[in-house]
Amino acid sequence: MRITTNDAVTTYANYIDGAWLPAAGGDLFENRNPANTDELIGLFQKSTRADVSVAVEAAARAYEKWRLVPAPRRGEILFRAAQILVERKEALARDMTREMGKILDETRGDVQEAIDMTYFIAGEGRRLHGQTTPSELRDKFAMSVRQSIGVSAIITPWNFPMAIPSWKIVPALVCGNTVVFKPATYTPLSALNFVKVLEEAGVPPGVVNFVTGGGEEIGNALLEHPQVRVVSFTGSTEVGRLVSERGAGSFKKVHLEMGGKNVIMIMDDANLELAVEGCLWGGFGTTGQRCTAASRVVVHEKVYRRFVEAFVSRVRALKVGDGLDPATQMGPSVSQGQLETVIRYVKIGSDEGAKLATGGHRLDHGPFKNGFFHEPTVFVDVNREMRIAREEVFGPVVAVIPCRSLDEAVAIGNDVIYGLSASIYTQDVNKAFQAMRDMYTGVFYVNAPTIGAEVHLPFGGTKATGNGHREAGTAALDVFSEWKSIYVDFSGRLQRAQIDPADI
Ligand code: UN1
Repeated sequence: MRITTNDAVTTYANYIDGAWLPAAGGDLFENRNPANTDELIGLFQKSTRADVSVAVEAAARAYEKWRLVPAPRRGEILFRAAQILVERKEALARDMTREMGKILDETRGDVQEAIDMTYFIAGEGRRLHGQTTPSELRDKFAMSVRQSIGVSAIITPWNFPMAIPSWKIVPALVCGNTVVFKPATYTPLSALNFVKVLEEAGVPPGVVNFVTGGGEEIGNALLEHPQVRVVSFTGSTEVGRLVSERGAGSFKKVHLEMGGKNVIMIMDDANLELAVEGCLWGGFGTTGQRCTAASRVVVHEKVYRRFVEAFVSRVRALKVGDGLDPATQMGPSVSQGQLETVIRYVKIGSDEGAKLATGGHRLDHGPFKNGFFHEPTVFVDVNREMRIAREEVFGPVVAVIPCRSLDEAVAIGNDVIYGLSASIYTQDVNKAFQAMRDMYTGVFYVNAPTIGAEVHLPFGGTKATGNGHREAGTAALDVFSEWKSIYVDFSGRLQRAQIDPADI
């Protein structure tokens, strides 16, 4: 795992064909703590196309054997991986907070999500259900089975550094595929920690390969490689479009999970205290850096002022700081670039005429001086045309929009290019069901914020959020397997479907 360790810095390796190796070109990149950039967490391999080729070839070779390992046995290895994750949870969470910034409670949750997913999908090793059906002909048996596909390229973001890799890698493996995993450059340590667990659990050499480095170079190499048959990507809509286009040339199966502009709708009969709690967690959890973040809150005019007052005073009291400090409620943005995006959108919101109710500034003094910290920020009296009401910020910025009715809330809610998650706060079951039906999103909550998906239900979104696939739940198996329909004729004669008369 480590190539060299000295007092100053550790250098981490790629993992290819069961060996921890440096990248061929010899270049490295730094992984720094976003709460304190003086802290260098480690150096990671800046891989190139040559490394990708070696990894894909190793995965292609390993596939021929792995696909024939009985799925329950594949599942057993994954159960062991889940067990190791349980044992290491605290250390893994601390590494994650250091490299990514979100608070310990949340990084523990991230590791827990990987544990949940690994246990859940490992069990699929004994199911992987297909269908058996009657045949329209006598003495003929009909069924469908899931078949593995081949080498799967897994490209993951930094906001859920272990959970999202687990959502992809574990189903890929249980279905019998092999993997080349390229994690986000901001969170390679959590990714490596996950790969290490898989190695220790007994995943054979070549079945999971790990290549760190720049998205463009490695991503393109994976997308252009003929032996890569599946690509599962989570990231921005902009990059997702490129992944889709580049994968289309060789007809790869491409699963995309992209942006969101998720809405919490608060009706005039809502439990306002509960709604305020939900908006705090949905808006500022993970410093707003979730695809599912509640970056819009649409509030009925009858309770608008009361809500805004209560919400803003709670946001003001949020404690920002280093995620390793148990008192901290919100950590930094992950990077300088992400922080600049937040600053840019605060300016856009102000220029558009939205009212800045709290926040709006970078924090760069005292304990914040070496980190990418920003005040939790709320714009009120936002209208649906404004860019802060339409574009994904991926930071601690919430836009509050007034509305006059449920119908209007739903219309505003749906009026964005994305369709990941939405929620309603109401005590009225009729309103809850209407919103549940009419919001065109992949995930919906009643009396809960837009975040908090569990691993055993499908996860993904509509419109520019996704391309029709879902991960998590058994839906994940659909990304990493293909159907084969099988007909077994045991009549001993030619029977012609659609043509021969029924033998009644
Ligand atoms: C993401 O934001 O990319 O529902 C994933 C949630 C988490 C997963 C979020 N369980 O917010």
